[in-house]
Amino acid sequence: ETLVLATHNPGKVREIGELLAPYGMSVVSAGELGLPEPEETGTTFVANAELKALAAATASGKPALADDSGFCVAALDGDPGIYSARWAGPSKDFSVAMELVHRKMAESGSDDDRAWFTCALTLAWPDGHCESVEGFVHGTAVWPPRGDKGFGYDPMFVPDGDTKTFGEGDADWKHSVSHRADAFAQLVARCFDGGPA
Ligand code: ITT
Repeated sequence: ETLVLATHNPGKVREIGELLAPYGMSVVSAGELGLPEPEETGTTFVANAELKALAAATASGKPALADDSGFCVAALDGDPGIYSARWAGPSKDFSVAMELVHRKMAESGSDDDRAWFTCALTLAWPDGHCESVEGFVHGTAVWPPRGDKGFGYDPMFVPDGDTKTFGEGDADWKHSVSHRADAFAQLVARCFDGGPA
């Protein structure tokens, strides 16, 4: 059966496609189906992932997988967090968003450089049932940004235990540690391996 990827973010479509590849499922993106983008009115990653997945499952009549994720900085009390996409402004230019994170970190006066990514994944069915998980990767925020792989805030994040930013490493390496891969593994354990799918 076809799974709808309830995201309009090309970076997420690519990464979730790579994570799903071993499961031999056919996928179609919300963009390809022309599904509307619901307003993200939730106050948590999970709430936003659920509303996106349920909207896509209901509109398409097929199971849908949504990802709500973000970059969280300790010195900024977890911001940009659920507002990570919006910090880039209407141009969706993440060099602008990274500059803003860097400037606010400097203004905070804190020398705490810890940061993490969070990824909530929700799998929803047209009957309104859904399953949600949340994954994390902890590390540090670095400046200046390095590398042009990945997307979003990847060039300014170094995961704990490594020296490369997510912008400098290849996809396999990112999937070996990332928040999205962590969440995906939990979803697989719950829903694809004999769970209540
Ligand atoms: P959809 O709602 O259509 O899925 P979006 O980009 O608006 O796309 P979010 O509201 O979840 O999605 O925003 C998450 C933002 O957090 C995203 O735009 C990235 O900038 C950032 N982000 C999430 N995962 C990331 C990753 O693996 N690497 C770098 N940045 C990431």
